Amino acid sequence: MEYQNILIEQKETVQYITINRPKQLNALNKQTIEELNIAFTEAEEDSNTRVIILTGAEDKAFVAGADIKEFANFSIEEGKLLSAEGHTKLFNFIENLSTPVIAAVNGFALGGGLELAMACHLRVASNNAKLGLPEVSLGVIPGYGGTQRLAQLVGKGKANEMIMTAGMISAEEGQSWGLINTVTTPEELMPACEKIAKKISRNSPKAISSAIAAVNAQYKEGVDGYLAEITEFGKCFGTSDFKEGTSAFMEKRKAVFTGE
Ligand code: DAK
Repeated sequence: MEYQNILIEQKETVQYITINRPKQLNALNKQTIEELNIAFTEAEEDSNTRVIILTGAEDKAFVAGADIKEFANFSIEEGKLLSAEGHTKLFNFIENLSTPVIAAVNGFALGGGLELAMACHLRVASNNAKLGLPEVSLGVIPGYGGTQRLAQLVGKGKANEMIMTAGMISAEEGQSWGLINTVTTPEELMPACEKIAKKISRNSPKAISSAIAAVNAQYKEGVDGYLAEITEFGKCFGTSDFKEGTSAFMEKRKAVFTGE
């Protein structure tokens, strides 16, 4: 597939997806959301891809938000529709992928950009990153899951502060809040993501997929997370990965997981 707004690169088991609209600081427009949906779907279907790293082109921005020029004239109905579509096609979609996604936050992550990073499973940020949800300064609220995911990650008090002030915080502050996993220099950002990706790639894709489903279950309305864990735990016993993992341990060798 020919993409206009994103770049795809594969290195061994890691797929790199780069949002490539640097002149607009990688702002998310409708077309980019569509393209990301296709790219993530294809990466998920590719058994060779064990980890996805999502980043923004050049060194100024991860994503500086939803494309303000695109949504400036939306009506109430259009706003609701676009928000629901965004949840389904991108934000909830990423969160519920079986393949882990690491956000490599390489600059501004604002509004929809921070919401995108928060939908990923892990966030590594360079020390020039600035994080914020400035929506209320534009007369809207975060509409791609930000009110929910930020409160889950940092607690209600900090989430309220960030949303109501529309202010930006540094990567280091983000880390102390629990929003960012690791902070690096800009040069070390990709190597740090790759180091994590390499560690993840050695483990059972089936077990990782079950772990994602079990962790996410806690945040789903009407779902008992403990029950989901029991179900996912049980499922692992029917996988070849489980047989390989336990056999390899007993045979004192490294496991080679196929993800089956
Ligand atoms: N959208 C469109 N263009 C953007 C953009 C954005 N979010 N952010 C930056 N740009 C463009 C600028 O317009 C400028 O383009 P030209 O004027 O050169 O054509 C170019 O990127 C470079 O930006 P600046 O010249 O402003 O660069 P500075 O270094 O001076 O400032 C900045 C960097 C990141 C502080 C500044 O660009 C900025 O404040 N950007 C806007 C940040 C922001 O407010 N983001 C939006 C948050 S609200 C929805 C669901 C969700 C949302 C909306 C709707 N529906 C379902 C309908 C979510 C909304 C948000 O994300």
